[in-house]
Amino acid sequence: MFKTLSVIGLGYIGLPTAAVFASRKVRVYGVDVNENTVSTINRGGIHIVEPDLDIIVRAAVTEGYLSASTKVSAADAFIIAVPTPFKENHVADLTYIEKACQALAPVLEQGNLVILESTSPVGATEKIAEWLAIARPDLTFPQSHGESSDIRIAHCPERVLPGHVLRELVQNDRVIGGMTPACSAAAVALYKTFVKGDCVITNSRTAEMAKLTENSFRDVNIAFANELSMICDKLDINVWELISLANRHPRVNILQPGAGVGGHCIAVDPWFIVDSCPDQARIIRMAREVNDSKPEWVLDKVKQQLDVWHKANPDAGRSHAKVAVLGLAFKPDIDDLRESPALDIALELADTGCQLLIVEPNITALPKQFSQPEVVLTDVRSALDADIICVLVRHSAFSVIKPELANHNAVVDAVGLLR
Ligand code: SAJ
Repeated sequence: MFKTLSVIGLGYIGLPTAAVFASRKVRVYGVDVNENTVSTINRGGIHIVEPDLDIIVRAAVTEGYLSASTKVSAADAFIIAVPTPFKENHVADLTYIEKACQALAPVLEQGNLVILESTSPVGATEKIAEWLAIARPDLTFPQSHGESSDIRIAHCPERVLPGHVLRELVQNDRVIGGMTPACSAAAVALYKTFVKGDCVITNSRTAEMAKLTENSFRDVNIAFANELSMICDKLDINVWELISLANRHPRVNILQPGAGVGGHCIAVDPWFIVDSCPDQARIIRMAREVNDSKPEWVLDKVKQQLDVWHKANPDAGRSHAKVAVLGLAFKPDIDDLRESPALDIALELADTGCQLLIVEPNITALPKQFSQPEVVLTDVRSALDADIICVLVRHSAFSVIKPELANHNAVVDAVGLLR
């Protein structure tokens, strides 16, 4: 039924999705505004870190099932997988979705299916129908409860975990939020090309809210853990031990405290609910505030250690203190620095004028924001020379220095590496 597919947005979700469809012999046209991304993919390469993605992209390109372009081609179905960031005041920015609609509207044909995968505020899928209807008055589009239409539209949110994308794409259940039952049926038929989990049908608004709910649930649980970590610090209790004890209760399952909540999903999506219902979404807002405050709290802990060091070395200037930061990514064992609390903490530390040793095994060069010559990217063993060591991400590569770290006298362990 679906022989050709156009995937708009070839990032952390779009590219794996495109590659998995292509591996099932659907002819996939990938679209991205970034010319480097397009040429990398057309050479059979990838521009992101995700286990095994390189293998299936190379195979799909070599076999002629996947190609990329900056232009949208006609296809049986379209998947929109572009970013949905928020603006200054935490209001969702749908500009990329709107641009994707403008780009695909001219090639739309009767019978096509348009799917929004990007995490979106409630009502975004209906907006897509409105935008496309304005661009293509010659075609009919679904109303929320309408009859049949030329074009079918659905929201099928992605729910895969970075680092496990290829497995989760296939195994996870998929929420299928068609604007009409016919839209849902078409979307199920498309995803059943490779999804082994259940494709569960609902309407587009519930599908939008389901995705936001999943990430808000996790955010609230992490906020609880982060709040506990700050309480336990005051009460001189080891929070890691406390949580593992509490989690032995059959109905308690607390997540882990950390340096804050990063990434482009959990730190963003709950705000879409808060923005829609500011008076009702009180816990969701508070969780965001708690998690957003955690990097500052960790930074204060490092600064306290710096004060101790300066007291012990009264003649040494600021630039003599050597601080090591272990981890810059937004979570363990990935290269993604977007919305990373660890990166924010390291940038603030760089401004204090100390010598900063950064250990991030998943990148090969420091981001451009680090302009100071005293900041260097180094290996995990060199970090042990530092006067103060802060562990901001629990990368598996850091386990090798646990014994030395345990004997170091100035460690700020935000993630429980030494739990
Ligand atoms: N974190 C903690 N403590 C924990 C777990 C996570 O501090 O116990 C932090 C991480 O270090 C990171 C942030 O939370 O900074 C988010 O990491 P994550 O692994 O919880 O989630 P993401 O952002 O990589 O992926 C989430 C997933 N959502 C859920 O698990 C409900 C994923 O399934 C979604 O597809 C993804 O968001 C998305 O794209 O929305």
